Amino acid sequence: MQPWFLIYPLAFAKRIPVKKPLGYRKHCLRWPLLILLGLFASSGFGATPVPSQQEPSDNHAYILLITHHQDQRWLSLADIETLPLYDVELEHPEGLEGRFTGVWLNAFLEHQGIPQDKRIRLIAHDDYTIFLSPSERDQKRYLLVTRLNGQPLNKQQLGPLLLVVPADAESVIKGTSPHTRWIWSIRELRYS
Ligand SMILES: Nc1nc2c(c(=O)[nH]1)N[C@H]1C(S)=C(S)[C@@H](COP(=O)(O)O)O[C@H]1N2
Ligand SMILES: [Mo]
Repeated sequence: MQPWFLIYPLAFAKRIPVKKPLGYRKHCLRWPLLILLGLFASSGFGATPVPSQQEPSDNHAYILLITHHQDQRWLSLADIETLPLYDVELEHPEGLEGRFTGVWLNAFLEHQGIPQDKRIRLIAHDDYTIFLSPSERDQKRYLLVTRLNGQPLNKQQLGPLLLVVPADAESVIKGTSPHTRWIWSIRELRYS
């Protein structure tokens, strides 16, 4: 078989007239389109969260400490899930895979009365910590994950809370995006 489907787009790009047998005309148009479509579909636009149909949690056990100078308060899963929940299918670099559910970090901060111009700090149960500046939170949408496949997460499953960037999910798995901000086992949020 002659590779007309490769020659045609190249020739087209270089404006070279191609003399093609009549029977190839259809293939010449169809194959480049199919190839482009395949590339487009697999090229990694990341995962896009959609509004969740799940019922918010009624678990009032405290899981997250919010610290602002001397003020401290605790939040439960139920407190966090009062915000609109979003679902997204993704593969986490630590090995978890499935439907992650959570709330948008910026919506959460706003709901907690944390000014959007504050840098925040998150601290994990293993003491790993990250800072997130307002501009970082503008550049990428961070999802504060509360569940995997409908179930709350324990510490062994990177819970009770973890941060993901759905738009980066595919490139993180490919190894082309950093995921230092994908903090898991979050226990505390601080701001000053
Ligand atoms: N709680 C917690 N989250 C964390 C980390 C960690 O050690 N603890 N490591 C971070 C870093 S530096 C990266 S690159 C990714 C993956 O960590 P790993 O390379 O140790 O698997 O998770 C991030 N989130
Ligand atoms: Mo890392």
